[in-house]
Amino acid sequence: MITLREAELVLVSLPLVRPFKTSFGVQETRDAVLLRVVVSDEGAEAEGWGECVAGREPLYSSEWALGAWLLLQHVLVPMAAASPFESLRSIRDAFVAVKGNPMTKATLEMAVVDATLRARGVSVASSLGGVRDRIECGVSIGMVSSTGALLDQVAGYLDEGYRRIKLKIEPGHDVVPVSAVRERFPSVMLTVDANAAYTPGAPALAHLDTFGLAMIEQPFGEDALSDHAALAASLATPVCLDESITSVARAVSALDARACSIINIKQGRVGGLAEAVDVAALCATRGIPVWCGGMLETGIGRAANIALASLPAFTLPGDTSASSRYFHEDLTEPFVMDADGTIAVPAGPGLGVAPIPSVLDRVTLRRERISW
Ligand code: OSB
Ligand code: MG
Repeated sequence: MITLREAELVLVSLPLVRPFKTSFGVQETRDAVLLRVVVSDEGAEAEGWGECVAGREPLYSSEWALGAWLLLQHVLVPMAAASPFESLRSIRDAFVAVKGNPMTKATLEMAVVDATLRARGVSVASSLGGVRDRIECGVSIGMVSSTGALLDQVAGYLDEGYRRIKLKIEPGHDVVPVSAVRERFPSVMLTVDANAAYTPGAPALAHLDTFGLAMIEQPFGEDALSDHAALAASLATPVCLDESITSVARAVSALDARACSIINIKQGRVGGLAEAVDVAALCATRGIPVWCGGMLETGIGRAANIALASLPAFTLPGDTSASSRYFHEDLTEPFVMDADGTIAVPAGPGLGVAPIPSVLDRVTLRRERISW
């Protein structure tokens, strides 16, 4: 039995190395809710951390940082404290009665998984069924108004070794930057991500089909499965879904509808690591390639992503970039990418990384113990 002994919420704000502009807004800092827990498992006690991927405002999806804070404080943590978990995979079952809020549920799962596996001396990657000790890295590049500056950024990331370049696009900012990058780097694995900014029939989508892109990610809204299916049938470029895939059930619907042929798996968006592993297994069964997405996480959330990306189903380079792509100073020991474009999967117990106390102090905006 896994029993919750302590829980504490921490709100942090870390400056990004450069603003990150997507079709839903510009982020200059990564503002994240962290959850610290202490659990006891068969007599052993250990501390663990979870990071909520939800942004400061509900722009990418309906969840947002302070909403997650309140839900953890008033509902999820008290529920977890009232009934111990039988196993790590059963954590999500404890919250089936709570509607929605996958990112917030995933935060509690991550913290309890980290703490429990620390107590057991097992890494998250091996506990999930990871098979690789290094994962392939791609990089997601925010929109920049100057094409010259964009080309410089792409060249810099390719020099560092990144194996796949993803460009954020929106209507009016698509064909020009994408064609410039494609012309300058004819053979790079190139993808685009619209974060739901297009409407069906937008002429740019057919034009983007001429650049040999490895995929186009989430052109339409979260609920627009049939619009994605119609687009997928009309393009040579594979369609990848991100926002639409919020659970195994939604992944089944999307695949049955032929709405995509690639899935971006984010543990937070689907409600946690157990659900993410199940989405990956579903995709493997259906022959659908997957890759691990990201939400500009600090080292805590990124450690979870990298552990997930070590599973065999993850056959494409993900948005699992080095700490230096996000922060001058990460919250944890930095994740460093080798010149071959790979990052080592943490092998230590739990997530294998934890906040560095002095950095945590410096970036903390608010901290509160949860009592029950
Ligand atoms: O759509 O994949 C996305 C960041 C925040 C919110 C949504 C997305 C992203 C990214 C960056 O593309 C991924 C990363 O490097 O963490
Ligand atoms: Mg995306």
